[in-house]
Amino acid sequence: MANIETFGQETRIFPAPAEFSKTAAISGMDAYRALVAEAEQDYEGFWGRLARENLQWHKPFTKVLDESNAPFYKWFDDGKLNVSYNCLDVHLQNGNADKVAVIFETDSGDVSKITYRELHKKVCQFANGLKSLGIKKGDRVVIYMPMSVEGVVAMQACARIGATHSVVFGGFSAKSLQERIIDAGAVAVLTADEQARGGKRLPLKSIVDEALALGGCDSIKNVVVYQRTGGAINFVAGRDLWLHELVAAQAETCEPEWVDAEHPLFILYTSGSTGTPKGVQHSSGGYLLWAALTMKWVFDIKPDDVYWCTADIGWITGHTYIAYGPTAVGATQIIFEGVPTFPNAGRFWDMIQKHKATIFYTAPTAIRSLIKAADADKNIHPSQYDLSSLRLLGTVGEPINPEAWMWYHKHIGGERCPIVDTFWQTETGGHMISPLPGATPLVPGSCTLPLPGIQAVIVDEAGHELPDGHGGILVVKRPWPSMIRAIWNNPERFKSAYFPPEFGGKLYLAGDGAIRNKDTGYFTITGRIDDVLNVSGHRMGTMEIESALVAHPMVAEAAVVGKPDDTTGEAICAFVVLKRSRPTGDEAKQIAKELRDWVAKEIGPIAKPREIRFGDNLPKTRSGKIMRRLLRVLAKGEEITQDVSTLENPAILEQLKEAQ
Ligand code: 6R9
Repeated sequence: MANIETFGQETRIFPAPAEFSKTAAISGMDAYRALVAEAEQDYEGFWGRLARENLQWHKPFTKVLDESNAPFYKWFDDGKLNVSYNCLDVHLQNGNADKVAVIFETDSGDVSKITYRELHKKVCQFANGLKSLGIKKGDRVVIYMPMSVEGVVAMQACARIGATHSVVFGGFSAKSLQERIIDAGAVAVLTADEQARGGKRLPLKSIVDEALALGGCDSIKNVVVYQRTGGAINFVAGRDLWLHELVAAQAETCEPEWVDAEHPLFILYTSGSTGTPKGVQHSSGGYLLWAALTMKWVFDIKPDDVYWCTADIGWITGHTYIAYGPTAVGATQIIFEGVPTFPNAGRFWDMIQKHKATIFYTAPTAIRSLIKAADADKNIHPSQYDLSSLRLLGTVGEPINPEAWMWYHKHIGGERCPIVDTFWQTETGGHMISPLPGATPLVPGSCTLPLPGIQAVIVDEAGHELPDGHGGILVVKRPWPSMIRAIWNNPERFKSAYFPPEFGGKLYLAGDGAIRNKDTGYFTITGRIDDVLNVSGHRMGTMEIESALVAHPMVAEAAVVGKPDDTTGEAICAFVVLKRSRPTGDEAKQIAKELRDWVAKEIGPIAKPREIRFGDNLPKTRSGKIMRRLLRVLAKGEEITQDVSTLENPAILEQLKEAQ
C-alpha cells in the first residue's frame, strides 16, 4: 500500500487514448475545462441546463438552488418528476422498449435477460402490489434482498409510488436490520426466502423474522417474500405474503406518483465515527440528475455498451450505478448474484468474456484478491480469457495502490482501457473526483480532478485552503445536486457531522484526507481522518464494533483500530479487556473466537475483527482517554517511537504487542 510519503509522487502518466477521445462524451481537457468554467461563471445556470437536458420533468422547476436554510439545501424544488418514470417509461417512448435492460447471471451460472418493456411491467406490477397493501407516498419500506432483478424492481417500485426505500445489505445481522427498521419507521420489509452465494444458501427471511421478534418494529405491517431458492421458511399469517402471489393479479401499468424534486427517494444507513449508523437521506431530482450525468461523463455510456458494476444493491454504489444510473440512461447492464471466487476466482473474467462486457466497475479489494488468485493458479489468470470487449474500467470504494492499478490496466484492460478511479461516498450520491476517460491523463493511484461543478478543495484544521502539495482535509465548497439532504430523524447530527461550525458551517466535510499534486493539481485520497475503517471497501465505524464487543457479558472495555492489509485495505484489530483476568494460550483463542462470532451476530460477518488482543487494561492518558494512535502502531506490529509521557500505564504496551 502507498504510504503518506509516497502519495502524489507517482510519475507514470497514461494519456487518454485518441480512439476513446474521438467518441467520448467529454472529449479532451479543453472540453472538461469549458464545463468547469461554465459552472464557475454561472453555477445555477449550469445545473439548471443539465437538469433540463437530462431529466424529464412532469412540472418544470423555476428555481435551481435554494440556499436560504443552509446547509439544508434544496435543488429544483418546485419541479415535479418521478424517478421510475425517468428510468423506464422514457425508454419505452423513445424506441428502446425491446432493448435488454438486464443480463442477470445467477450464482450457479444461469443467465436470463430482461428488456426495458419487461422491466417496466415488473416494476408496475410490484408497485401496484405495494399500493394494494396500503403503502403510499412518504412511507418507508425496508428492502433486505439478494442481488437480483427483483431487488432492483423493488427499489424502482418504491420510487414509482413515492415510497422511500431503505435497502439493508443482505450480510447484516437481525439486530442491525431491526435497528434500521425502527429508525426508518418502515411499514414493510421486502425480502427473499434465501440468497444463493458461493454455492451456499444463506437465510434472509428467517433473519427478518428474528429482527421483528427482537421488538420495537410495530410499524411493520407486511413482509413480502420473493421466492428465490424455495427453501423452507416460516409464514406469519396476515403479515407475510409471497411476492409472486401479490403481483399475480396486478395491472401491468401503474401511473407514477409525481413527487417534488426534493422528495426523499431513499435512506441508506452508513457508518460514521460516532454513534449508531446514520440514515443518509437522498432526494429524487438532484440525485437522479447526477446518477445519469456521471453515467455519461465518467462511464461514457453508449447505446451498445454492456456495462457491469459488481457492487451489491445494499451499498450506495449499487443504488447509483446499478438501480438508478444505468436505467436512467437506458443502458444494458449485467447484474450478478454470486461472488467473484465461485466456482473459481476466474468468475469475473469468465463473465466479461461470456457477456462481452464493455465497461467494468469494481473495488480495489476485489482486484487485489484476484491478483493473488491469478498468481496462484494460471488456469484462472485473466490471460486465459478473451477480455477484448472491454473498453473502460473503473474502481471505487477505497484508494487503489499503484501496483494493483498497473495490473488492472495491463491484465484486464489490455493496456488499452482507461481506468476511472472514482472517489465518492454514500453522502455524495455519485462520483465527485474522477478522471474523464476521454480527457484526463491518468496517474495510477490518483482519482485526478473534481468533476465539473464539484468544488473540492483541501483545507487545514481551521478551514483555510491549502496550497497544492500540502496534505489536508478534503471539503466541498458549494452544494451540488446529489448531495445528502439530511440524516433521517437527526437534523442536528447532519449539521455537526458534515458542516461543522469550525469550518463556518458552509464547507461539506467528506471525512477523508487528501493531497493535491503541485504540478498537476491531481487529488490523491490519503484515507479517512475520522474513526471510520474501510475494510474491503466497506465502511465500518470503530465505535459500532466497540459497542458490539462491550455488549458481550464477558467484556469490560474494548478499543478497535484499523491495521493495514494488502488485500482488504484495512483489517479490524480489537484490543479487549475482560471482566475476568486476562486469558492466554488456548483459552484466549477460544474466547477470541466467541467474541468474533458475537460481533458477527450483533452487526454482521463483515464487522468480525481479524485480530483480538487481550490486556489487563488499555493504554490511557491520565484523563482516561484511550490512546488509539498507540494501538494503531501496535496493531501494525511496529515499535512505539512516539512520545508516551502522557500515558498513565506504559507497561500495558508490552502486553498488547502480541496477538494471541
Ligand atoms: C462509494 C463509496 C466512502 C469512503 C470515502 C473514502 C473511500 C471511496 C474511493 C475512496 C479513495 C476512491 N473511498 N472511493 N478512497 N479512492 N476512489 O465507497 O461510498 O461506502 O460511503 O465509502 O470510501 O474513504 O470516504 P462509502
